Amino acid sequence: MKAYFPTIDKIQYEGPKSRNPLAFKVYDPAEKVAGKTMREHLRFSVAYWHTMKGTGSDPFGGATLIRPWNDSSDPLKAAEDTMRAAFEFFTKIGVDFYAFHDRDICPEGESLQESNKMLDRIVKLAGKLQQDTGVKLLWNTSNMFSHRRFANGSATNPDAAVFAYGAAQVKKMLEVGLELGATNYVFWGGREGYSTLLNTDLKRELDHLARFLQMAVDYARKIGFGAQFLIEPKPKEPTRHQYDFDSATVISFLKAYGLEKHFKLNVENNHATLAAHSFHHDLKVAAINGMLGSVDANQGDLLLGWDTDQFPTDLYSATMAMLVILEQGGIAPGGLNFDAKVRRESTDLEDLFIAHIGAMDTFAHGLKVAAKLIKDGVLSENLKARYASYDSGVGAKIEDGTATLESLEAYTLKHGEPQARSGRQELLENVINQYILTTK
Ligand code: XLS
Ligand code: NI
Ligand code: NI
Repeated sequence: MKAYFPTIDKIQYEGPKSRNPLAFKVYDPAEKVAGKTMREHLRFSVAYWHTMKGTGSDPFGGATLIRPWNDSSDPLKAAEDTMRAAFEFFTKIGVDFYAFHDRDICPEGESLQESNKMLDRIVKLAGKLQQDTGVKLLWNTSNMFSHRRFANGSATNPDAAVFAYGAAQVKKMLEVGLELGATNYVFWGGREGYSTLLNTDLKRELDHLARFLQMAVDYARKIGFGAQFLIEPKPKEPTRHQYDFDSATVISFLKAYGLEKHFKLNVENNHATLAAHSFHHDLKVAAINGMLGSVDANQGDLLLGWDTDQFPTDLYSATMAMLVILEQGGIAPGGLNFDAKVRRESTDLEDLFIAHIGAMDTFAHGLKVAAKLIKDGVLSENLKARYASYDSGVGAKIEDGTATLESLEAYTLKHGEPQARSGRQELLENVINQYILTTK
């Protein structure tokens, strides 16, 4: 079989002293942290659309990343070559999972029938390669944002015929997910939003979105597809306002329509920051609601106002992410999917490996630091002390519901002005830095 990365062997862990750019410095899949191996904790996944299909194009210029798996004039042959190259990449970088949209793995045909027929052929190959390598599908999803028919969205399109087309695409992808044993299924509302309220019936579009999701739940149940369903929040881009704005918005939407039992969230760092939240915040909001299902691990550029989808290198943010994940008992059946692309200027094939290595090392270190912080109880002890006034006395009465405005007035009249207590933010920030710097 043709090798697409002939000069690169399976990436190995060489430890912190290694100067080899093609080796892990921190991520040692077999190393145990807090009772589980790093591999079990981190569940890394490669995003097919960026890593295999990314061209480096931007609104000002075309492709800069020319890939050897994409050189056939027959689009189906190119799709097969890409799938083979993908599995070579997955096994050499050492991830257990990957994720794709229908239109990443196979081009769209003239009709739905033709598209589905071609898709079947590529899915068959994917299934075989999964079996040969043991790499699994973390999630699949339907691309309902690239084709011109979806210019006004799919589930929230003003035209019912487009709603129907998107529904047909999702039906097919649920079947594909079942066939390939996907552990999750993602809904990212690419163009489910609006540009102007002058032409948008907000209430009707939200009702339609809920109907669409309910139909997907019903069909998955009918065919016996038990994957965890995920919604991926994003506040804007491509639409000016996206309905799945952030974790809090998605959760309240799901609850308003009685869908909360069927969905969890796939939280992406760059989407959180576009919503003017930290990654930490959006993960935490999902987690405290029992709805943190999976993560799109990337990072944005705070100087730029769009989804730059960079590979995560920020140790601080990865540490906070792993803290939330460990505190909720892990991310499975979800994972850490690198929804990230190498820069337009990073034109070597090697850059794909280097980017993933850096990201995997970043999260491996975040995992170690977070595990240590939890073990040492640094943050939890501080939190406990900060809220101790609710453990007994008047605070306990507030929490158990026996306090009233009258009883609290009486308390205040008796005790007078509360004493100031420091939030000790700087102290805690120093402690986090100390842990990040000294964890081995
Ligand atoms: C785009 C999204 C997208 C989803 C999958 O911003 O991150 O890539 O993850 O449709
Ligand atoms: Ni994403
Ligand atoms: Ni994104």
